[in-house]
Formats: sequence, C-alpha cells, structure tokens
Amino acid sequence: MKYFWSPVLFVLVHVTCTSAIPQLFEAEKYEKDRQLAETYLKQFYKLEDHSTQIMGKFKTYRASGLLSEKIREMQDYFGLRVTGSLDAETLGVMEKPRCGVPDVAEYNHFPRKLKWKQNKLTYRILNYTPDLSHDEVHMAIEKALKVWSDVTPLEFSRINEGQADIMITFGAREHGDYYPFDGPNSILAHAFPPGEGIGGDTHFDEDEDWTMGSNGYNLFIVAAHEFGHALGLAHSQDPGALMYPMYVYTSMKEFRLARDDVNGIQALYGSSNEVHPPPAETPDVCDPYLYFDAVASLRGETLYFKDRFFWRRYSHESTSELVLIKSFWPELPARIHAAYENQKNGLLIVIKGMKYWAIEGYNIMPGYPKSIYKFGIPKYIRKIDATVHIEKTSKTLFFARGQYWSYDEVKQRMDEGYPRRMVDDWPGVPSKLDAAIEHNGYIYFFFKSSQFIFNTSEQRVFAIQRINSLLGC
Ligand SMILES: [Ca+2]
Ligand SMILES: [Ca+2]
Ligand SMILES: [Ca+2]
Ligand SMILES: [Zn+2]
Ligand SMILES: [Zn+2]
Repeated sequence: MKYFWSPVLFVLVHVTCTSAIPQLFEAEKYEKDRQLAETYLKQFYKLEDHSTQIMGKFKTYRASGLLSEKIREMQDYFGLRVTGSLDAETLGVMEKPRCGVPDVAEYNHFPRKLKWKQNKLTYRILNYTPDLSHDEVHMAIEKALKVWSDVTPLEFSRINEGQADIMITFGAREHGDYYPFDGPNSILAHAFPPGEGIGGDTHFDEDEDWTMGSNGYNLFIVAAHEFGHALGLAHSQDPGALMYPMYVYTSMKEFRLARDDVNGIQALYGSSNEVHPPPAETPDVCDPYLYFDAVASLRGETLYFKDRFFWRRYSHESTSELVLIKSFWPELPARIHAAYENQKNGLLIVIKGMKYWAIEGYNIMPGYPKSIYKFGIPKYIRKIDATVHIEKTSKTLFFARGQYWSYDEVKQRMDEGYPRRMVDDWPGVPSKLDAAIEHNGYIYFFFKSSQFIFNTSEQRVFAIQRINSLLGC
C-alpha cells in the first residue's frame, strides 16, 4: 500500500545515493519488479509466454512487446496513467491484496451468460478456518449470501452433507484445483462461475488472517465478493463496486452494494419483490450537479473529495483516477467537510464535523482525531465549509457561515481580528462554499458545480468555470 507516495521516495534515493551500490540495488529491484508484473499479468490478464514456446527456455517478453501491452491493459482497467511501463504506482496496485479471479473474464468467450438455472441454491461449508469460531464463519457466509438474495429472487440454504451447488472450503497453497494460493496477502480467495461440479465453488486462502472486523481480512466482505463470481458476475471497473477486484474493508453494518453490482446481478436473475435501501452510487465526473465535499493538494496531486471517494488528478494532466477514501485511510469517514495540505510539515488535514485528522502518507498520526476547537475556532461553529492553506504565508483560512478565520501554522494560533465577513474580503466569491485550494497566488473556490478563480494580488475573481472539465469530462 505504498505506491501513492513512492515517486517521492524514489526521487530521494536518487538525490542521496550516487555510488555503484544503489545501481546494483536498482538492477535487482528492476528484476524483482518485472517478475512480480509477469506473475500478476499471467494470472489476471492472460499474459502468455509466447517467447517461451518459440525459444525454449529463454523467457523474454520484451521481444514481442506483449508485456507492455498487458501493462497498458491493466493500467487502463484500474484508471492509472497508461504508460505501458512498470512505474511505482502500477507496481503498488499489483502488490495490493485482491481476488484471485482474472480481470479479463474467462467466460467472456462463452456466447451465453453463465448463471444458475434455478433460484433455490444450496451451499455447504466443508471445513473451517482456525481464525474464527464456527458460528462466526456461519454468520459471515450467511450475511454474504444475503447481500445477493436481498436484491434478487435467489434463495440460499445450507446443507451439511452431500453435494451443494456452492461448496465452500478454506485451503492453503495447492488445495485441489490447480489454482494454488500464494501464502499470506496478495490473493485472498477465488470462486468458480455457475455450473456443474466445481462451478460455484468458493475457496478462501487459509494463509490469510480471517476476521470479523477491520484487522486482517474481513471474511464477510471477501465472501460477498466471491459469491458474486459464484453467481456469474465478472469483475467491475467501478471502484465503488463490491465486484472491484481489490480488497477494501467496510464493516458489515455500513456495507451496501453499489448500483453497478445490483444492475449486474439483476441482469442475470431479475429483482426481488422486497423493498431495500437504494444501492450506493459512484459519482460521475460528467454529472452536471456534481459538487465537491473538499479539495486539497497532496504532494503535487490534487484530491477532490466526494462521498466515499476522491479523484486524484496529477498536475499537467486532464484525466483523473477515482478511488475509495478507505482504500488509503480505512479510519476516515465518508463525506468529509474540508481538507488542506500543509506543505511545510507534509501533513494532510481532514476535517469532518468537530473532528480533524492529521495524515502523513498512509498513516493517520497518533492521537487523532482531535477537536477542531484546538485551532481556536469558536464553539458556535459546528461545521467548517472549506479550508485553504496559503503556502507563502503559512496561514490556513477556515470558512464557515459566511465568515472566515486565519490560523497561523507557524505560531500555531488564530490571528487577531477574526472572524471577518467573506463579502468584505472576497468580492465575487459566494459566501457559502464547498471547498477551496490555493495554487501560485490563485485561490480556487468551489461552490456547487462552479469554481471561482480568485487572483489574490488583484483581489478579484478572474474566471468562473464548471468543475466537470477539471476531472476530464
Ligand atoms: Ca458446485
Ligand atoms: Ca494469499
Ligand atoms: Ca466542504
Ligand atoms: Zn473477484
Ligand atoms: Zn481453489
């Protein structure tokens, strides 16, 4: 989970080490990375060893260009920058824990959709993980199947002997199906599409630490994903969907299927007659009513927060990548209120309600969340609309209720003479805000679907733009 900031670390290595040893180290690292990529792409993107067939024991993918072609395919799938080369970010995604089913679905080749003919299905748990009690395993499996039966006419019943449609096992390494697991992490589980015999069967890697909570790997979440395959679903490219190939923890209580999952399963089996809460929506860059919860820079990227997600946009690029907040910071809530980066200490500050978190890389600093009143904000403010950090002056402005405050990050206290009214100091800027960010003497204020670009030296709004175009719509 280190890829987000790896480019920065990489630069540091270059600056500080110039002897021959790092070069050797880099050659070794390159070889290790290439092997990781080959294994990954063979497993999930059908990278075939053409040159092996042609030249016997010599393995080189570079000759055919096939490896970089497959890297591009994988980068495109995950919404990464499509470079065809093994950059730190691509390797980071390859190292993340995930499902063992390929992203290029095997069953795309079949003319018909693979689904169960009957709506009443049986399952059987053949063995148990020592990590959990039998009752916990029963509950996680039952709830995971209920995720799908809630939105379809499907019904599941557990049997204790004989052949069930969905046979569930825990196994390590080679476990009887020629798709061996890989030890701790990486591949967590796999399942077979509907059909006779092994069809629908679902296997969990026993080398993982299975839990009912947020530590280790949550059995309910992984099982719910795998049962999607057992019912005929392929992987989704929607990062908000349960059928996204990567593992992201959500508690059983908070969990909701995404619209993409519901559409997929209902296309196969139809909908249920019961009324259930609406599926979770994934924001769309082209939604004309799109607005942001918060916007902040982070090490040269811009993060646009929205619901459970944020878009990452690299400077000088018009495309952006949508990711779940929880895939970076599992402890952070959805729908945050404000955020800013303090470039001097490298911390990202995220505010929701009366709490704020300080984040360094992937880690939330110890002792957080803390109270926003530590900044000196008066107690009658219960919600911050937006914050903006001005790099040159090391001041952070807090906006709420048409007023704003100025916090001195160096002296670590609120400046005298605040709050001031927004209408007095920010002509042309709405006094209600969603988000704000500063860059090169311009402050970008966001409200609903517009961004107001404020020139601080001229003290005026210089342009108003729609926000959809920012993210590549
Ligand atoms: Ca079966
Ligand atoms: Ca594993
Ligand atoms: Ca906000
Ligand atoms: Zn999967
Ligand atoms: Zn298996």
